[in-house]
Amino acid sequence: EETAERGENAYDWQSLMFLYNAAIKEVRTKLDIMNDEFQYIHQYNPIEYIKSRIKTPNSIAKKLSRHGLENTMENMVEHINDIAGVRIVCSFTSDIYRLAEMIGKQKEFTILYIKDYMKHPKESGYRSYHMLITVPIQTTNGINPTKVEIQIRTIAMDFWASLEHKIYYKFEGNAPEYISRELRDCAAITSKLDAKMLSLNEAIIAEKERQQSEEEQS
Ligand code: 0O2
Repeated sequence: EETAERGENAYDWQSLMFLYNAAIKEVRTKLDIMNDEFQYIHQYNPIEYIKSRIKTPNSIAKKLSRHGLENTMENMVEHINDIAGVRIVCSFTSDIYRLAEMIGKQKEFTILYIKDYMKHPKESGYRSYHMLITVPIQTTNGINPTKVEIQIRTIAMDFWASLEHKIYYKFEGNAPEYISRELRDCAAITSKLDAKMLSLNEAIIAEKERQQSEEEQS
C-alpha cells in the first residue's frame, strides 16, 4: 500500500523537489551578488562559504513525527520549513546583522519570520540567525512562492553546531546531563572567541586608519 501511495504522489514529490531546488539556486545567486556588493562597499567579503541542502525524506519524516504530525505531503509543505536550507557562514558576528539586513531588503524575498538565536541562544547553547523566506519560482503553471530557511552564523558558531549535531544525534536527544552541560560550556567558549575576534578586527581597522592618516599627514 505504501508503494502505491508513493507511486501516485511521485509526480508531486518530484515537482516539489524541483521547486525547492530552484529556490536554493535563486537564493544562492542573490547571495553571491550581495557578497560582491559587500566587497565593493566594505572592501572585504563577509561570506566565508555557503552551504545548501535539501532535507532528506527520512529527516523530513522524523521531524514530522517529532511534531506529532502524520507523514503526508501536505503536512510537509505546511509545517517543515527547512526542506530547502541555505547556510551562510561568515567571519564576524557583526556581518550576520549586515547580511540579514541586506537579505531583508531583497525585493523578491518575502520574510515570513526571523529567529534570532544570537540574542536568544537555545537551551542547548545553539547560536545562529534564522530567516524563513519565500522566493517566487516561475514555472509554466505560474508563480510558486517557495520556502527557504536561511541560517546565518560565524565560523565558530558553525563549528560548534556541526560537532554538537553529531554528538547529540548519537543520543537521539537523551544525552546525559553532564554532556549537555559540557556542550553548553563549549558554546560559551565559542561565543567568547567570536567576541574576541570581532574586537580584534575592530582594533586592526582602527590601527590601519591611524597609520593611513599619519602617512597622509607626512
Ligand atoms: P538538521 O539536521 O540540521 O536539518 P524545530 O523546533 O527544530 O522542530 P524549526 O522551526 O525548524 O523546528 O526550528 P529552528 O530552531 O528554527 O530550526 C531548526 C534547525 O536549526 C535545525 O534543523 C538545525 O539545523 C538548527 N538547530 C536548531 N537548534 C539546534 C541545536 O541545538 N543544535 C544544532 N546543532 N542545530 C540546531 P533540524 O531539522 O533540527 O536538523
